[in-house]
Amino acid sequence: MRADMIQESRHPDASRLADNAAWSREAFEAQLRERGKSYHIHHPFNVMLNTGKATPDQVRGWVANRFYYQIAIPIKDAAVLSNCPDPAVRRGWIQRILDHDGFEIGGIKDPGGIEAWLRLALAVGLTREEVLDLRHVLPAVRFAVDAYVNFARRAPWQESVCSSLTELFAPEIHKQRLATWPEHYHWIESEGLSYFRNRVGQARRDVEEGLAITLNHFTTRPLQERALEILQFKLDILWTMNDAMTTRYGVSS
Ligand code: AHQ
Repeated sequence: MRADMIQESRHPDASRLADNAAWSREAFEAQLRERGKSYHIHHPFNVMLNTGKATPDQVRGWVANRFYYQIAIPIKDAAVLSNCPDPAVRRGWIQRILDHDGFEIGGIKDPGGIEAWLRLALAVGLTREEVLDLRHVLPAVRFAVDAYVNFARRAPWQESVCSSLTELFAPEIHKQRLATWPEHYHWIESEGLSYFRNRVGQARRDVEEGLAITLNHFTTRPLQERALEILQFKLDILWTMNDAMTTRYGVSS
């Protein structure tokens, strides 16, 4: 009888136990990072944008639709805060709302990321009014973004933290825009890209916090599998937004 069959016969649950054993922190993090293959940096609409093949209308459509995602982020983060009983976690997490909504504290003023996104909108030829009134937001974009906010409202706060880990892959996409848009889209004022400049460092800081919480909370194999499921749900939200924009604005490869 082969050795592995003996192993199975002596400990019938041995292989199943092995299958259900929790991954180490390193192996679990590697599993999370491996999902980067589904990140929207690989979506044809994003590839078109970042290889300079987008028309001004496609760029404007993307900026106006992504604005709906941007204004949802602080609402989502407020939902995480409202579900989280740990003051130490809330103290860290609240920074995300300030990053987007801006702040004026002790004489320090920061207009925030949503204001920076409106500057991007002006730089690509949109008006503040047509972005703020959400007239360009596509039904499937609204649906996907609302699914993210509603998930954060009702899920355990640790699951919402886990869902933000698509940002594991975000520094690369922001750096890619900063490296390629000035070269391909001379018509976009450089100042309009300040959102992406700010986001590289903020995303790194966000991920450090979110990954630590995720690795500390999802510690059994079933919980770790759940974390991967949650990350895939959020990856699908980002992917779906690009699908909707592709349908509306077209895509060229
Ligand atoms: O600008 C982005 C941002 O502020 C956030 C917050 C974070 C979250 O809490 O889910 N995710 C995220 C993302 C931003 N920009 C996206 C992009 O492609 O510009 C990437 C997106 C993410 O990776 O989830």
